[in-house]
Amino acid sequence: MAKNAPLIKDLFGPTGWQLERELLDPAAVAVARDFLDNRRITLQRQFEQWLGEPLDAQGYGSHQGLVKEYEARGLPKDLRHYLRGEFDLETRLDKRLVQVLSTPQCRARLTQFLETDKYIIHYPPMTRFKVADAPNSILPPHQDAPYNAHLNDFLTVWVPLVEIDNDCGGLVVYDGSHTAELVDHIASGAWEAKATGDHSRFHTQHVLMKPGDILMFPPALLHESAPHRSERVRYSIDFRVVRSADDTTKSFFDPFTGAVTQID
Ligand SMILES: O=C(O)CCC(=O)C(=O)O
Repeated sequence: MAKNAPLIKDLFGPTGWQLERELLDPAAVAVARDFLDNRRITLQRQFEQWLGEPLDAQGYGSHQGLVKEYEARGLPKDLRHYLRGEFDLETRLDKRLVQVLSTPQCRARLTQFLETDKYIIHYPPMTRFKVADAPNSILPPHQDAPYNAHLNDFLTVWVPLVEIDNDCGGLVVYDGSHTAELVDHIASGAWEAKATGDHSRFHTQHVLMKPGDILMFPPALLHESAPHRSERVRYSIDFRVVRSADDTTKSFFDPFTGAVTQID
């Protein structure tokens, strides 16, 4: 970690999360969204081919419940990800995604916020889509620290590529949970990490956002996916940002040089 740098959780106010409005370049956001839209349609076609029937016959969500059966029939890994609303590795590696967090305006704001000269981005970032009536795409309450053990102290920057409203679900945050202890996580349904314990003491809220906005929070903040009821597809990217290469043991993207450092 950079010398004398404050802990990232200490950069936040009492709620433990911060919304930055209109930070991102609208053109970069639109490029990423259109790319993901095309990739989702391609993955849908690949899934239909594997299944041997069109998806419309049952709808995406109903196939989520059949994953175990499909796995036993040899469902490829990429399509396993597709069935829980995650993009495949090839898609995630596309530089158009990390470009979203690399514009001069974004670099200036994130370095200022992190009280640092530079930052790097875990590469590739996690990239998701959500459609209505697909319960297995909804992540349960969790903290990001337990499944990012390769990162020292990090900032999650959650970026929706479409408008998030009451129907098009974004993230629900647990106000003030960022200073609480890290809790044990257990597998839950389609997901490996659900926070254990009673968190009802925290006030929760669904953060409404527009494309171009970012939501920042530290590793212990409890959050979950909001329900998604919209006919619009939700696309989003989960970025994990650290101050320097000393803060990670895995591959990263440098938004200042455009270089990827590959670490096996
Ligand atoms: O996009 C979502 O619904 C969940 C994202 C998330 O939990 C994260 O970025 O840690």
